[in-house]
Amino acid sequence: MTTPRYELFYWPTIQGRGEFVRLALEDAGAPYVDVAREPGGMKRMMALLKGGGGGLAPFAPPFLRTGKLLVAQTANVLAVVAPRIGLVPRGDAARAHAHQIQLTIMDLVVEAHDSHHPIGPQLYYEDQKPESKKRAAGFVAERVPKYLGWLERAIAAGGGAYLLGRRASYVDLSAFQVLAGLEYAFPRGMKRAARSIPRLRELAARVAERPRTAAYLASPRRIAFNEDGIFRRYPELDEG
Ligand SMILES: N[C@@H](CCC(=O)N[C@@H](CS)C(=O)NCC(=O)O)C(=O)O
Repeated sequence: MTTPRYELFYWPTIQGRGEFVRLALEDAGAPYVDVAREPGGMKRMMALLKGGGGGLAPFAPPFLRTGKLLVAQTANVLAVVAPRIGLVPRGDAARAHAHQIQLTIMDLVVEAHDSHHPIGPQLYYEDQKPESKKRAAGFVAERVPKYLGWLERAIAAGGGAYLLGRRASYVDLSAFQVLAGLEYAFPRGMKRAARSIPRLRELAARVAERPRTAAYLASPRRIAFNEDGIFRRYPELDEG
């Protein structure tokens, strides 16, 4: 058996941050294995987290192994892998801007998570409901429009249909994912936000139609959004 070129390590039952990497690998048609979803894979993932790979251990999933390189932090994984799979233009400026956009999306992801875990990840949602309500209200009313408005302006500034201009790149896949997640978690809030992000919505629709991405989204490999992930549908947090 030949070794797969990319091994993705992520929790097997949620989209989570791993989904940003999955989407890139799937869209590029890259040969990869979603290790923790394979028999014995969780054990391998936990061993690497404990330092069993030698060298620098990842702090948390997602992480990726390719050849001798073991690399973690979602935005960093994507910055490393995207040039290899043809999902980012050449050139320092384009790559720095792609990374800048991805880091900003990951900031938004942290805030989306904190809308249901404002006190901390060590407690259950049920143990921080009043605080979540307060946090989610501000998130939906102010932070989501600020982040999505920035993405909307970034598309306009690039002069094309995508975040970096005329050609799609990995950050467009991540923008699609974050929009899908927010629409799942906050259908009412996102209905209100929709009018001010026409370019972003069009971009997301275009991404969803890319043949390999469309095939992936329709496949059992795409885990459904659920209330263990980052984007959770708690109707009481979407009342605004
Ligand atoms: N900044 C990191 C965050 C990684 C992270 O928080 N991973 C979560 C799952 S999405 C995890 O398993 N965290 C375990 C922990 O923080 O102890 C990234 O973007 O990859």
